[in-house]
Amino acid sequence: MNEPDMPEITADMSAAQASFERDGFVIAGGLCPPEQLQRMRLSVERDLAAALAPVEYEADVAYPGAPSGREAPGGHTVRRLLDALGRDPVFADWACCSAMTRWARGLLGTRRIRVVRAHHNCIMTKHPDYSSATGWHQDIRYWSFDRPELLNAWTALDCESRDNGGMRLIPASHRAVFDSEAFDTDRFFRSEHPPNRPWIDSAVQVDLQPGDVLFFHAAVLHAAGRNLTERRKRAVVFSYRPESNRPLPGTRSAAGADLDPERRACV
Ligand SMILES: O=C(O)CCC(=O)C(=O)O
Repeated sequence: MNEPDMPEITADMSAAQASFERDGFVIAGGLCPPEQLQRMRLSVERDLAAALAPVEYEADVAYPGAPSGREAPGGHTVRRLLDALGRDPVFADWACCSAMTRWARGLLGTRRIRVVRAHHNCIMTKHPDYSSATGWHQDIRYWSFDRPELLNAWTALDCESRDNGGMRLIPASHRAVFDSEAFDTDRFFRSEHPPNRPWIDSAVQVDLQPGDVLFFHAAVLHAAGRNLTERRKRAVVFSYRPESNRPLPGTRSAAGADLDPERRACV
């Protein structure tokens, strides 16, 4: 029998847990039903058309390929629609639904989870003309919690592949210990550092279909290129933590009360 705090573990979840433990990521194919996908797409399109705040522009991230400033051509290309949980209940519906939380609970190994408000909690977009590339990094580089036990859930609203800037991940990098030269001053994983090369050479491109959810550990190294197609790419991204893995007081990670998906309340 499961402990009260332990999630129910079915055979499919047990296999997913094993992949996640080994590689640091796993894909739940077709997890998001078409009606829910369509509701989220409509909301994203409405907010993109109005550039409804809070948003982050490509020009703000200043990654390779980004416009040089908000006044430059393409300077108002949205990179992220921020605060998904606050902008439309359709996103909290998805973050808190039983399909998503069953996976989050299974991969985190506890029934008691929270949806993190301070990190991700956004819609990532990549537009054809002015998209930028993201270098190799671990999401936890600027996150502050008791433990590095954090799970990202990336729901594809469109097909994702190398052509449109889909994700590449480095299997098993979430468990690696890297030397002191491995990261640059912005904490990107340095491709010119010889010991990093075998890691980067082992990266895998993740192709996603609309409705697929890529779950990945917040310490797994990942990167993504520019969108070289003529169509926009959109993904809804949330992070989950065990209730017991608390943000450190006074840090950015503690900036907002996290969401209890059971009660749909902030705690
Ligand atoms: O879509 C991308 O370029 C990657 C985004 C990403 O890895 C991040 O925001 O942490």
